[in-house]
Amino acid sequence: MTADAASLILHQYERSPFSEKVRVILGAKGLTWSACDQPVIMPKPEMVALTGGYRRIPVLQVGADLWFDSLYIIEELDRRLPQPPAFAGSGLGLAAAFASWSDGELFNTVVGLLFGGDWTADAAFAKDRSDLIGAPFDAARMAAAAPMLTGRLRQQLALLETQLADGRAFLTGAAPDAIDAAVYCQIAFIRWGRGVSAALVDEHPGLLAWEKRVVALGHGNRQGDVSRDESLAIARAATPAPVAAESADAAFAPGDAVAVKFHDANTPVLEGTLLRVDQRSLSLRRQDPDLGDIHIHMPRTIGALSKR
Ligand SMILES: N[C@@H](CCC(=O)N[C@@H](CS)C(=O)NCC(=O)O)C(=O)O
Repeated sequence: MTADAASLILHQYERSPFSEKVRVILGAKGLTWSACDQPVIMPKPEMVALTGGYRRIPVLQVGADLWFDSLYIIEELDRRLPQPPAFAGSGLGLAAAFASWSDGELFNTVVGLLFGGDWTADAAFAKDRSDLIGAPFDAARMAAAAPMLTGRLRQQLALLETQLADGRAFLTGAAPDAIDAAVYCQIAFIRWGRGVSAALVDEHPGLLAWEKRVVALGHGNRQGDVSRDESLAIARAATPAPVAAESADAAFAPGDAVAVKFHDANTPVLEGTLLRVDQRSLSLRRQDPDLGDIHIHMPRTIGALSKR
């Protein structure tokens, strides 16, 4: 089967922890999808042509609709295929709040340990990430912090081991949850390293058994990959799905000309027409001279929304 306007296309790369988070839920739900592989560093000409500038991975595409941010992509997958649920154990609110631990505290520890010596990264990668975060991505500083980060990772892994100590299969109970995907993808990230940090994971028998259960969920039914040009052609040919106008934020109304300033140092401001907004998320229409109308759906945590 080749991908069409109805296909789930995940813009990703293999060794991307946040893509792995989504791939785990594609597996838990047994969904059919295609990957569109993107470069790990800039330039990403097709990706920014599609998104209007946003360059982080993963992005979900269905025709001329895009979803940004791994957890928000999982929310969309859950709307499309509610069974088995992705949030039965955690709940949407708790899962979103938990992201600042898994995607923040835990991720930052893992990044420090990996790029401080447990991974191979070149100067171009360090420059790309420095430009993205607007601060030096400093491998030497991370290496110097390794003893502190090792202690921190042990403490974080011990929390997970404690959570699993009553024999539950997954972190929130008997069934896999978005929270398992959020934690597992950081463990996968550790495993892609040279093995120093992975040895710390191996100290935890409960976590190891849980890791095997998450791996067994697989990645769903991954079809042939979509090329970057094909992904643009699919967006160009498609019409975005209609969005019911809604505002649950007194500061904004559907139809407003808006801008989103992402929390990245070198990502251009995204401009569009607001379709809907609430405190969790927003949808906007981007009018692109080449691709036509694109609807972009994102959580509000991704950047600052303002009127133009
Ligand atoms: N909050 C975002 C974070 C995504 C993120 O930072 N992804 C990494 C890759 S795992 C990334 O995009 N790095 C820069 C790049 O690949 O250009 C999410 O959950 O999707």
